[in-house]
Amino acid sequence: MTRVYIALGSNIEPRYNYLMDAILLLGEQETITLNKQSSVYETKPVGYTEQADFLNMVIEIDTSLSASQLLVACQAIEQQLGRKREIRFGPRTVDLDILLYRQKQMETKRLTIPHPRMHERAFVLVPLAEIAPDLKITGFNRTVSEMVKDLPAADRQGVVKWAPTDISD
Ligand code: PH2
Ligand code: MG
Ligand code: MG
Repeated sequence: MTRVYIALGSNIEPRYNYLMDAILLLGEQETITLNKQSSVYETKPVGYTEQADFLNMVIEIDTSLSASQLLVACQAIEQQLGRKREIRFGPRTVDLDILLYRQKQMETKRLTIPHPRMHERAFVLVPLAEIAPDLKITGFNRTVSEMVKDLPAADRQGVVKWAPTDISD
């Protein structure tokens, strides 16, 4: 079994349902055990800014799948939940990004691990620090919580803990 961290993001409603459905679909696979999930955060779009705010979170799983098999499983769930690939970095029902696969480093046409932009993204590091503060990202000699402290304050402020509103309110 391999310890893996996956980042989830959605900025098309119902954002929260897409995240929860993706976690259910991952967790129901025999090859995947869900260990931990972070809180849900509402985050300002990064990269392509003319789009709605995201909900982001990070989960920790153990899996018997290889990194490439896990990518295929994640992409199948994205498809099942209606993901359309249009604008790069643009709006999506659900995005599942493999962040870390044990201490592995790999680069193929389809998949780079660790995720090449994770170390600079507050919407990844803040939820990751909640479930794995002392984890070191392969290739960086610092823990996730140290990396969160080093983020620009403006980036950190764009990531705010979120909770679903009770419809009976
Ligand atoms: N994902 C992107 C591009 N920009 N911004 C936020 N806040 N959250 C995301 O998940 C995100 C993004 C590409 O995958
Ligand atoms: Mg992504
Ligand atoms: Mg992706």
